[in-house]
Amino acid sequence: MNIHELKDTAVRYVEEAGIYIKEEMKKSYHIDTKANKNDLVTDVDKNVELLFKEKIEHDFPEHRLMGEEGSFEDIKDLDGIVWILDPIDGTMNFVHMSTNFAVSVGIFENGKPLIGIILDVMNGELFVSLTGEGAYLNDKKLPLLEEKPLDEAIVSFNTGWVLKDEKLQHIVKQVRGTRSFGSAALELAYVAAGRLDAYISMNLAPWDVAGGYALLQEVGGIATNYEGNKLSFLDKDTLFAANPYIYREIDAQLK
Ligand code: 2AM
Ligand code: CA
Ligand code: CA
Ligand code: CA
Repeated sequence: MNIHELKDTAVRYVEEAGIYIKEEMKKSYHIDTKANKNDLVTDVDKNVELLFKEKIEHDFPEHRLMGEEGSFEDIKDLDGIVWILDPIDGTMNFVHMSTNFAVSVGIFENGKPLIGIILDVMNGELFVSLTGEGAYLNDKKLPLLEEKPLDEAIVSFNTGWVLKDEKLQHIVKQVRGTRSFGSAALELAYVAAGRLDAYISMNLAPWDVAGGYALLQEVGGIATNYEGNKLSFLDKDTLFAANPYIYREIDAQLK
């Protein structure tokens, strides 16, 4: 199978996941907690991951899956083709708001992003990228990110992080506005689409970032950890993703 067929198949899986999620929202689903009482997971998250697992095992037996809800445990390297999946990114939004959550997939080949797919399920926005061929929002090509000054930038982060970090407080005072959407995947997609100019988080897993990282590569965006180091996509890390001009402006102040 060539990469265009792989992309089309992966997009179909994601769209089928979106349809499944909307159907499950009409019923009652079970809500559980993970690491703490605010760390939510539902049966829908788990079932979406199982749908991907079954389809990938059937259609691509040589590919591997790294998913948030259990199918990450065997993945210790990124050799070959690995699907990095967040079945629902923004589960708290899913449970509390019934909107502003996404299905996120990054397909990596030997550690490098090949395909990125992020579906905003309720708003019907589908972000798709293929390495070397650009990134698209619902079939419209996203342009390369343009130069802009920091005082015209909109940056996104969880307000909890800002309370703890004086350098971030200083950034807040210089930018045009701040936002927080509660879905790392959507926030990265918005940076790729130029709706946000930077997104910073202090604790994200590979599945939060993989799809958005692939999208950003195609529009000239930059994504590293908070210290400016390369992301491994094997462990949790901080994240600093931005328009390249805004990245440099903020990075200079974080040092
Ligand atoms: P989730 O909804 O898939 O858990 C919320 O600010 C963002 O951070 C979401 O993308 C959310 O993903 C992610 N997130 C929530 N709890 C997290 C945790 N304990 N570790 C890493 N990422 C987390
Ligand atoms: Ca989670
Ligand atoms: Ca997530
Ligand atoms: Ca999730």
